[in-house]
Parts: sequence; structure tokens; C-alpha cells
Amino acid sequence: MPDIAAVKAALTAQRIETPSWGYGNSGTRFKVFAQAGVPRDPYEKLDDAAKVHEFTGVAPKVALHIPWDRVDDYTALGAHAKERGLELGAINSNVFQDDDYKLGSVCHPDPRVRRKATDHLLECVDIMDATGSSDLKLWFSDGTNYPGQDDIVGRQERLAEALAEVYERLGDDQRMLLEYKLFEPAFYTTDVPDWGTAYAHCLKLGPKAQVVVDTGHHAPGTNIEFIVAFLLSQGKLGGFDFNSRFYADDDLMVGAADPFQLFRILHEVAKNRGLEAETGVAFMLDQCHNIEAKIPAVIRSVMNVQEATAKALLVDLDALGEAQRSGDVLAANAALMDAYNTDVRPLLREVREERGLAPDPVAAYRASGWQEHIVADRVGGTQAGWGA
Ligand code: PSV
Ligand code: MN
Ligand code: MN
Repeated sequence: MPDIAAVKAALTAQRIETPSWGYGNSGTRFKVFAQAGVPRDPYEKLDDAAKVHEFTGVAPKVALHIPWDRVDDYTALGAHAKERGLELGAINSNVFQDDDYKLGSVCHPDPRVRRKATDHLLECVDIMDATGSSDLKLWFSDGTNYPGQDDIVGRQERLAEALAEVYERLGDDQRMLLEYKLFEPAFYTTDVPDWGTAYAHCLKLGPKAQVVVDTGHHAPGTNIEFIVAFLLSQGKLGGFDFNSRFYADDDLMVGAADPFQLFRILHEVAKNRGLEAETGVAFMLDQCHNIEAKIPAVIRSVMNVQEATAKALLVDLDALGEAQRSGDVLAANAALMDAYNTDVRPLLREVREERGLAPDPVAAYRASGWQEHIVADRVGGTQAGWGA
């Protein structure tokens, strides 16, 4: 049986990074429903993220999206984070919202546009130098809408060229995390549509390039835990963008649509040492809270990851291994299901209380008065950008 002290230690050590854009207004292409009290600038996004960390104790890092979080002085932004017990996390590049990118960014047929896009990625590494961030997260909306529109292999070559240039610019303690997505906004071909394409590019680039798995970026029915297990076993899993989906890239709260899938993913992570800091797997959220209250939704999401992690840590790996070796299919499956069916909420409440935290972070947030404070204080919130 798993040692409960070790389970608690692993839960205490796990860190979950929250996205700056999750705190701002967002919506669909049909409507952005503005909420009262949302942050007006990146500094206020950090103020809200600090509340998530205050009540969960496990969310000290905040991912930035450039240019949504562009500021004049990143050192000052880093200092603002530090004063609140936070650190700046992954720098997410954005080569998808300028008119120039209609036919792509680093895969665009025009070298001028490719240069502009690559320069933006290099600028993101400059920002990482200033913020102390170690991860550059790359997601490309590049692709085509119609058969024959562009040369598939030619686009791969352009992509490889840009990635190689950015890879060369990375410092010793920096890495690039390449994110794939099946479709959208491109509807016929996407230049990085799946883990295999991302993996092939990362393998060619070298050890500082790893794949990021956004849980919302697969076709329905895809076995994401298989991808996770494979990438981890090859040292190529850089991290997660957690969210959940019912249909496409819905960006709903992680664990809301399919908590069992989240458990299966985290079981592979836990079993293959992905919870150990040295493995370097970043647990990030990439979500948008369009209709629900944002800060408590981020807290809820952090808790959902913790609950799935706790269940994964409760899997009796000795019993599982024994059942697998002896070909006992039912016993092996039962070893997983026993853990999944355990109510881990009391254990997590205990872990929090042992650290001097409130057992229920959402209730603690609601009682804190922060929501009333920001609603009264902030008039005219910014739009987070686009919540894809
Ligand atoms: C793209 O859909 C994505 O998942 C990428 O991570 C972007 O950076 C993020 O969404 C923007 O919300
Ligand atoms: Mn993502
Ligand atoms: Mn997405």
C-alpha cells in the first residue's frame, strides 16, 4: 500500500501554474461577458493570482502571454510578483493575432512575415531573461484551410528553420515547450497538429526542446495518457496545459468534463516519476472562465488537479505490478479503480491544515473579502485577449 506520509509530501511539493489570461475577461467569438472587478493590467492579474496561491499554497507561478501582458519594465513586474510570493512562469508567445498572420507565422510563404514571427519569439526569450522564466511556450496557429493552398513539407521546413533559430538563442537554463493542436483556427492542415509532429521537431532540436500537452487539443477519444506515458519515457514531456473539453478546444475547468481521464493521465505521470521536480514536468492551467467567477474557478481547477494527483498517488503500484506480471487483468484494473474511487478530499483537507491553510480554499477565498474589494476598486477591466 502507498505510504500516506509520502503521498502527503508529494501533494505538498506539487506546483500548479496559473495563466494570466484566466483572470481577465474572455468569451467566445459570439460574446465576451464582462465581469465586475477583473484586472485592468498585468499587475492586477498577479494580484488575483496571489489570492489563488494564498488559499491553495501550491500556485506560486503565473504564466504570461505576450503581447497580452506586455509591460515597459519586466523587472518591475517580476518584483511585483515577488512581493506577493509569486514568480513569473512560462512566457507564452503569440504569433496568431496580427493581420500579417493570415496565412501563418513561422510557416508563412512570405519570408518577411516569417522574420517578424521569429523576431517575436526571440523577443519572448529576451523577456524570459528579464523575468527569470525558464520556459518559452510555443503554440502556432499556422496551417491551411484548403487542399493545395500551400506546400505541406515546405511549411515543415520553414517551421524547423524558425525553431532552430530560437533554440540557439535559449540560455542554459531555458527550454522551449512546443504545443500541438489538432485544428483551429486552420481547418484543413495544421502545421503542428499532434504530439508526433511536435516530438519529431523537439527530438531534432535537442534536449532543451520538449512537448507540451494541452489536454483540450486532441480529437475526441484520443488516449491522452498513452501520449503522456510515451513522452515521459522519452524525456520529452515538458508539461501540461490543463483544461477540459466536451467538444473542441473548450478551455473549461480541468477535471470538469472527465475527471477519470485526468486521473488516468496523472497516474501515468506519477508512475513514471513525472511528479519529481527533476523530471521538469510543468503543470500549467490554460483555461478561460467565461461565465463563472474567475478567481474561485482557478482555485477550483487547482483543487481538481490536486484531487486527481492524490488519487493517482494512492494507486497501489506493488499490487498493480503483481497483477500485470501475472496477467490478472481484473486485479490490475481494480488496483486503478480502487484508487480512483477513493474520496481524497479529507486527505487534501488534512494536507492543507498541516500547512496552516484553510481546508476549503474556495470558501476561504469567498470569506476573504477580496472579491468585494476588487469589484469596488477596479472599474473598466481589460479584455484578457483571446481565450482560445
Ligand atoms: C491555443 O489554443 C492555446 O491553447 C495556446 O496555449 C495559446 O497560447 C492559448 O491557447 C491562448 O489562450
Ligand atoms: Mn494551450
Ligand atoms: Mn487551446
